[in-house]
Amino acid sequence: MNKIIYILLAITFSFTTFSQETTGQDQRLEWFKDAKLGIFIHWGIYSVNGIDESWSFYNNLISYEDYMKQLNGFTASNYDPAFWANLIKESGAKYAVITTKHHDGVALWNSKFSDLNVVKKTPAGRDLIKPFVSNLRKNNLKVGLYYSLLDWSNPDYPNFKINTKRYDIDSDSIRWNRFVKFNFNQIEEIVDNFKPDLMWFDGDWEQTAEKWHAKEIREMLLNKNKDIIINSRLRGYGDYATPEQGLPIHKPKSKYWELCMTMNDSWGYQGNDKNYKTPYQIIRIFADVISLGGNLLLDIGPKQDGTIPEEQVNILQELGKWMNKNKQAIFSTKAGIPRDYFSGPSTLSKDGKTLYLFINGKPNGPIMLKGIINKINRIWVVGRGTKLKHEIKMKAWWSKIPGLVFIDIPDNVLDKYMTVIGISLDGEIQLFDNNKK
Ligand code: H79
Repeated sequence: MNKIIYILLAITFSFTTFSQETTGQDQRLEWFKDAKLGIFIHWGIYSVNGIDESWSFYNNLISYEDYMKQLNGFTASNYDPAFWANLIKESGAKYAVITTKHHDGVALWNSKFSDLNVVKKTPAGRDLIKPFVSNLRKNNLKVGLYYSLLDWSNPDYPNFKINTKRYDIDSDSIRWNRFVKFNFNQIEEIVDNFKPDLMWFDGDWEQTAEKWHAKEIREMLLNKNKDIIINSRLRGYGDYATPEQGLPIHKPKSKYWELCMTMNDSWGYQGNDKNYKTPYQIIRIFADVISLGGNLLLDIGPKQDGTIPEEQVNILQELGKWMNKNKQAIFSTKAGIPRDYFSGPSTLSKDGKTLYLFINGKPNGPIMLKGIINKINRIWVVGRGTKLKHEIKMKAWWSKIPGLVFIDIPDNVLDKYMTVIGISLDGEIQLFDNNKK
């Protein structure tokens, strides 16, 4: 019997994953699923003027020549990768993703394949990726590298600015293939140099999977590292979905996903953009993300000299204190229960026997939970240990509908941001459905 199940599983597996993989997708993505929070870093010459990364010249907000003059102002003079990695650790994140090259084509490492890099073309004059990667490793953080497939600076890349094309791929396949080769070379170069745990591609929308040779890129990456994780932006050849700047309303269909989000309205450093989300708002969004089974990739944009703006440092530190207090309800949990049962975010321990509720603001009375078939063993405030009382109401002895659970949360246990409570059940959670016979 076991053998048959095994064979069936193996057959299903071979259809849903890529044949060259030696490690299954679930296994490869295990750390990612448990990580919950990652920090995204957009660092590049756009931080000199404080303008849109790459898009500012693409959209003609600045000429290409003036955009590239920022090379002369990019110093990295106060770059402290140990501080960066420690701050990321302190935030509670388990991984970081840094821009090795954005759409403007400026590499942050010493590329053999293009002189358009910070080592050769800016006062920074050194590889900025390697020291960051080694400090992440020291802190036991996973390493993610952002790489833009498209490169608006490369003379062999067909697109330059909006409505400005260099050439048509189909009319000059030799030129396009030169670019494809270049892309493979740079991707291989960063994978060999920095051995990332995760590759975060961007810009895939400009060409098809065939044109990018997306399948071959995936194969090359997995051949080099059988455990590597790849984001979705490889024209369908990635592992997980990447909604950008939009909090999903319903639980996404994709089993693995990560919301990438800015703290203000900019990916890179823009000193005039003071529209920061508050720590409360970020925590509130984060609770929704993990409640729906995803990760949050929260972005910071360092200045040209490598300092991280104080608003961003503050958010990471506040987040970190809250994450540390509530870690039990966050890490190694899975998506929570539908909003029909509790009108707020929730998570479940992996065994489904503990339910964590994330309380929105200051309740004006006991909170209500419904449709839980299980018996409740105990309820407590996460990160504090205080036991809480509950009452069961509306439980008719002749009805199968579970009673309503009212939980009183006294003011003195409330968190500055979101209070989390743990509910230990008598077994794996069972939800009642009045529409099911
Ligand atoms: O690096 C950050 C952004 O610069 C980059 N991704 C994050 C992480 C990014 N910005 N925008 N996008 C990715 C998506 C772009 C979508 C659009 Fe379009 C490009 C909208 C209009 C032009 C593609 C082409 C979608 C519609 C038309």
